[in-house]
Amino acid sequence: MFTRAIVRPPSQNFADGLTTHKGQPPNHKKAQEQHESYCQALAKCGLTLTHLAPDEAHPDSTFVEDVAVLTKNTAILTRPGAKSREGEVANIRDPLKTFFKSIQEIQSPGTVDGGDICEAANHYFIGLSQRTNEEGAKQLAIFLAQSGHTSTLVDIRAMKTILHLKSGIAAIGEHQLVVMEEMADRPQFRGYEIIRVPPEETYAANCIEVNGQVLIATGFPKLAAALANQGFQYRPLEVSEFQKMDGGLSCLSLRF
Ligand code: CIR
Repeated sequence: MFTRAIVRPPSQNFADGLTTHKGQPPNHKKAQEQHESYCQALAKCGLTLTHLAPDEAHPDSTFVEDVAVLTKNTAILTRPGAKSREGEVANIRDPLKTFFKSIQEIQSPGTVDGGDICEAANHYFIGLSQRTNEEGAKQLAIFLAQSGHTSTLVDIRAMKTILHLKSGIAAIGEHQLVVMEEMADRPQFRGYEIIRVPPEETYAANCIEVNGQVLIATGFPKLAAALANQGFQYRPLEVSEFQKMDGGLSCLSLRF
C-alpha cells in the first residue's frame, strides 16, 4: 500500500526541458491542468500529496521520479544522467528527509535516473540506459541489497524506442508486468505474468498501479482492454503535454 506521493508542478519554462520530440512544444497551461488531474487521481487512490514548488531553474523538474529511488526505509538520491538535471537532486533532499531517516546517495561517476528503476514487490529491475550507467547501477544494487532487496539489470542501451526502462515496463499487482512487445521476452521477466503492449501502444506501458487502481494514459484501448481482462480497475488520464517532453505517468510522482 502507498500512502504518500511527492509531486512538483511543471515550471513556466517546462518546454525548455530535454526532449526527442520534434513536433509542437507542450502548452504550459494544459500541462498544469493535466498535472492537477493527475494529482487528483493520486488523491482518489488514497494518497496524501506533498506539493513542491515549481523549479524554474530546472525545466525537467516536474519529473520528480528521476531524482530518487525509494524503498520502505531508505531514500536513495540519484545522480541524473543528463547534466541539465543534476541540480534537481539538491531540491528533493529536504522533502525526503521529512519522511525518510536513512538517505543514501549515488556518487560520481555513477549516474542513475529513477525512471530506469522498476520496483516489483521486493525486487527491483535496474535499467542500464543512456542515463543510468553501470557504475550507478552497481552502487544502487548495493544500497538496495542493504535494505533487503534483490535486483537485476536490464540493458536497454541499444533500444532506440524508449528513454528509460519504465518507458517500456510497469509492475502492477503482485506478479504482473506490463511490458512493451520489444522487451516482453527478456529472460529477466520470466516467472512474472506478462501483459504485452503492442508496438503502436508502447507509450501506454508507462502506467502505474496505486493501491489497486491502474492509472494509464488516455487513448490506448488495447492495453485498457487487457487490463480489464485481468480484472484490474483502470483510470485513463490525459498526459499529452508530458509525452511531448518524453515523460509520462510514472515520472510525475514519487510514491511511497
Ligand atoms: C528528460 O529527458 O529527462 C525529461 N524530459 C523526461 C524525463 C521522463 N522521466 C521518466 O521517464 N522517468
